[in-house]
Amino acid sequence: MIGGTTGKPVLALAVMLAVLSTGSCAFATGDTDGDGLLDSWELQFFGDLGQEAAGDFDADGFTNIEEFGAGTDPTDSMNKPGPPHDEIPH
Ligand SMILES: [Ca+2]
Ligand SMILES: [Ca+2]
Ligand SMILES: [Ca+2]
Repeated sequence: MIGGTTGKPVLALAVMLAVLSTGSCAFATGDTDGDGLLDSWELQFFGDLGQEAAGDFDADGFTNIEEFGAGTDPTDSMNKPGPPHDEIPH
């Protein structure tokens, strides 16, 4: 006869903690796909993590990582880093 101890879900708890800690590791950096762009920034402008740092989504001549650094809109070709070129008053 077996008596006394009742089984405790220790193993299940350990597995849960392992999964949680693995997931939160990527969250801590804020860049789960490792492309150098903050995930929250990618989601804000693109809605997903499909864009790459060297990409130029709006074709304004500045890469996504440059627009990320400058704080400009990577989906708006009129919104880009640096001074506007060819705007010398006559
Ligand atoms: Ca990213
Ligand atoms: Ca761009
Ligand atoms: Ca832009």
